[in-house]
Amino acid sequence: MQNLRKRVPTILTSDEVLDKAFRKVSKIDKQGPDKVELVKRKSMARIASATDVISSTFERYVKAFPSINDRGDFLAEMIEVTVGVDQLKKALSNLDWAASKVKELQRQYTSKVMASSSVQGADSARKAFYGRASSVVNKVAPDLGFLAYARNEFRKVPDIDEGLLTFVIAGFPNVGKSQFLSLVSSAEPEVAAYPFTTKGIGVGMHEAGYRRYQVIDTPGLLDRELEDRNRIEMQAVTALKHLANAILFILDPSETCGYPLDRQLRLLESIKGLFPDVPILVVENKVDLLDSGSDRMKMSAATGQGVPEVMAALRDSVRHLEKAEPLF
Ligand SMILES: Nc1nc2c(ncn2[C@@H]2O[C@H](COP(=O)(O)OP(=O)(O)OP(=O)(O)O)[C@@H](O)[C@H]2O)c(=O)[nH]1
Ligand SMILES: [Mg+2]
Repeated sequence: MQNLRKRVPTILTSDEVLDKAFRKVSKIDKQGPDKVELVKRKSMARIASATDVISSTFERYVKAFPSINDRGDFLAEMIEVTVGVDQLKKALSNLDWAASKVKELQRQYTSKVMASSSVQGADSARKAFYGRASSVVNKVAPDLGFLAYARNEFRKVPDIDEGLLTFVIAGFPNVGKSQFLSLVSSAEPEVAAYPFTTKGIGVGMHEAGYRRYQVIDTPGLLDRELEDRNRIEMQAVTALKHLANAILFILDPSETCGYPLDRQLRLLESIKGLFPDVPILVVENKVDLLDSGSDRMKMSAATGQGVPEVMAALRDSVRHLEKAEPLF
């Protein structure tokens, strides 16, 4: 799968791009048979070099972002819920425009330099180019800002291995999802006594014997309509939709999470409705605080009680998807 994290280089601001372009240019010198010819050659070389820095920087950015034509997969949907596909496309196409606009200005002002018959004429054509090129770069300043933000958001999306069987943990905020992940994998997610601690999806590896599974931690979900969910919650839904071979739905009957159990159960029903084909294991957490007496599985992510049994049940629920053992 395309990787959201690694490919995109640091995105410079418009000022930094201009700095880079014009710093290099001031070092360029040329020889010539006379003063006018020398200044003309120097001006053309400087215009060409500035153009090259600006356009190649922008072209590199455009290439570095993942291609977003094939919508509908996990990556495309993560882009949509983190920064917005349309906004990303717009920013990239504006950079494309800027790169070709600067090249067009290069052609235009190089002709002016060539046509000039004085040092002053060549110099002023070069300076006019600098001014026009700078304003093109400044025009895409908001797009560069947006791409820097997008890069930052993408870096928070973990690498997902699509070859591994995957469990996605879901539930209301503050019920103990991240605490559970930290117990069953090597991941160290942030755990805190307030809702919406987890802001994006996280991944841990769970090993049992020689088998490895992926466990995805998600931000807490509230029992509201899909279209009311915010971008953070939508990352959870996206992970459920594209990655889950089984869902672990965690309830907190102690209600120390801050939400009543009946609301948590309503969310469970809507998750069942959204993902009718995915096995859902429902478990009550925080049994160290309260044992509801129900016949659901129970565990405490604080003490570890019941956790191995929950993992075993999850592995069982995807057993039919496991590939046959290699014989040798
Ligand atoms: N007593 C007790 N506390 C727990 C248990 N599991 C988690 N907690 C506590 O509950 C709080 C929330 O735990 P998290 O793991 O951050 O909850 P979360 O579901 O990831 O929450 P969000 O990321 O905000 O959606 C923390 O203070 C945990 O220490 C448990 O089994 N027993
Ligand atoms: Mg969490």
